[in-house]
Amino acid sequence: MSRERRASVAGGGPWTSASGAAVVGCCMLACGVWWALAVAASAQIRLHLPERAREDFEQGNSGWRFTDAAAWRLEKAGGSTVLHQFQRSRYKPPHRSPYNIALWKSHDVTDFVLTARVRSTTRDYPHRDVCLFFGYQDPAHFYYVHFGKRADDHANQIFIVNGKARTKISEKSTKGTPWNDDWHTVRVVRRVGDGTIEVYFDDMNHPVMVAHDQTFDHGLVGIGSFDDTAQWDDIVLQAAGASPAKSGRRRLPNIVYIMADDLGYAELGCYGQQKINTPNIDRLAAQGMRFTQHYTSAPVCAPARCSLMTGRHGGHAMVRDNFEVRPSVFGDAFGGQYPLPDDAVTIAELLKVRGYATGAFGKWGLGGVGTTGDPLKQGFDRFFGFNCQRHAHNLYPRYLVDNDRQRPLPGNTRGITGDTYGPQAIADEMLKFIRRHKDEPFFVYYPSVLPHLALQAPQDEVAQYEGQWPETPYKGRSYLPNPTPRATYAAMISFLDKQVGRLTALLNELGLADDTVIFFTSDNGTTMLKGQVDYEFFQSVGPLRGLKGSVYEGGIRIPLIVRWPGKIRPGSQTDLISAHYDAMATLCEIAGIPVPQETDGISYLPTLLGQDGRQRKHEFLFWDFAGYGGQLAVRMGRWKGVRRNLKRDADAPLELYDLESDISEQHNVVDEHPEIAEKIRRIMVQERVPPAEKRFRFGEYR
Ligand SMILES: [Ca+2]
Ligand SMILES: [Ca+2]
Repeated sequence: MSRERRASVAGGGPWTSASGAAVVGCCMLACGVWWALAVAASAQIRLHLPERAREDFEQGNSGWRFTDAAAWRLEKAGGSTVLHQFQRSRYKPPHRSPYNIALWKSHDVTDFVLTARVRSTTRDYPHRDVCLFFGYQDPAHFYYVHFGKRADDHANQIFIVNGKARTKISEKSTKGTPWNDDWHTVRVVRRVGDGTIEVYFDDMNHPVMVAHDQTFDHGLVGIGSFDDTAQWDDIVLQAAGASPAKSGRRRLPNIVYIMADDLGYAELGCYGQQKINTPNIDRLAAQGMRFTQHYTSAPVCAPARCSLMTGRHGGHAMVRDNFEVRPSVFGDAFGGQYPLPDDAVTIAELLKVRGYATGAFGKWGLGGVGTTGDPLKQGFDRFFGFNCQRHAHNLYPRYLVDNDRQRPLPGNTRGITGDTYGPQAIADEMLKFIRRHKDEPFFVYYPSVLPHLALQAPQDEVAQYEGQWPETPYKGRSYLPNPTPRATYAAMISFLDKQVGRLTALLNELGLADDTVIFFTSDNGTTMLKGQVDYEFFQSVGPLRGLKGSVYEGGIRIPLIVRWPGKIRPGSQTDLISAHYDAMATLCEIAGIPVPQETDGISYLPTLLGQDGRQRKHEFLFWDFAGYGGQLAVRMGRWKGVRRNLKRDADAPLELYDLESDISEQHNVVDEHPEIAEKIRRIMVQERVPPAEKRFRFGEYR
């Protein structure tokens, strides 16, 4: 049975309106009429069961760390809470001791009352105090209220700090009020209407402190401390969501990001494919927008996935080539790939913080089970599929990874055929996840393993193509032998297309089609193994030069289709020059999340919405790929610069192509445009930061 790491407790537990009202009824005096409103609205709020993961938190220049002890304490206190995952700072924590923090994640919390009994058992302020947190992950809208003993005059100090400026916006000393070692009840009341933040202490019925900020209108609340000498208990959150009537805000759109594996630019009907049937994907394009100049960030699986998930181009990426690790925690050879480090900030983490249920289904490739790169540690509530890319080289595997466990597939022997087609099981789980989370915003990342080799497809899928074309059986062992490579390859793409059809049918059935943005793309161009995939026969990359593994257009230019009914004009098309590493900025903008500064991407949401005048454009796109000899590329307007074989020759020459007149990159015009060439050469150094992993290094860095 699958383990859902995150379970809604709406309608039960101490956090829902009925019991919550009883526990914090004491604040009615202070809160008056508003409180009644909050109770009425609070049923909208969903809170979540604890996650046991050790999580980190970043805010501005601080680094704050969860500890398991803190998690346990909250859990034991009866709290239905999620240990909230924020970005961990790249900076060193300013405090020697860890900072225990837990945040509730709820959807668009606006007005709230947070009460807790707290105490600090040390007198060593400022590093020993209790904080209540509230705000949003945007540092400008994040506050914490400190309660602590001041070392100089032993006054109890309370202050509200603006997280970004790290300045106190309100401060109060409460001399004479006992603090240390004693339990105190603290209550923070937040009203969006007049921008008020009030802090109450013990049973005072007037606030000890009031601050104002009208710009903070929704987000998260939580509690924490600088170290584990602070304790808390009886934590109750009573919160109001942003009601449509009040704010005009509607449900956050669901996001489904589908990524094929090794699907070339011209292997879909809507991108000119003549032989392979892809009616469902073509329909997405007819109902949405088709990009003609969209690029992956790298021409093979792992680095493409890394840049997609973290919003950075190859020159800033943590993963710059495939890099296998073995063994796995299960004792076999499928240990996954070079793991994303803990402090990588992923799209999933950002969306999760925003309140999305997050699931990944398919090929992960960014770190084995239990490593820092495990999808469950990188923002996903749920994972099902092939964690390890090598494991995905057979589509009838003995097992698939179900969160952090093996799910056996009886009847499969990792042979040429078997009882359960892996991609079928993966699609089934993906659809189940959507059904299960239909009432909350969800982010589904569906990096399908199709049509990556080996050539394997269910027989009834192959049947539609059998006999249509002359075949040369593939008898080699590079992957698996196959008697009808052309029919099987076409069947694999059509099988993926069918899953897209099942997905759109389910969204229709659930009434979610209009609330869901669907992306469809590929991770890199068609494979170069011609005996298995006849890319010439299928014209897999059209007129483009190069295939998988190459930074020529055929390796990196890939389809992108986006459908969002009512928002994106049906049948539209754009030639916006854009890349996978723009996905983070785009998804953040769709979800109303501030775009992280670290990203190299630009949101293409304006283009999707037909607001071309608002669309910011890249001065250039950049590729830094350590595989296949070491390659660099720049796309700058009409120009494309390429350097290859840099591992062998650090001075490998720059090639320059004019894609407007030479889309097939046949005529090197580097000598005719020395100033363009020079600019591209400079970009190829400026944009490169040395990677932590030595095996990803080649050529010259900034
Ligand atoms: Ca791939
Ligand atoms: Ca992370």
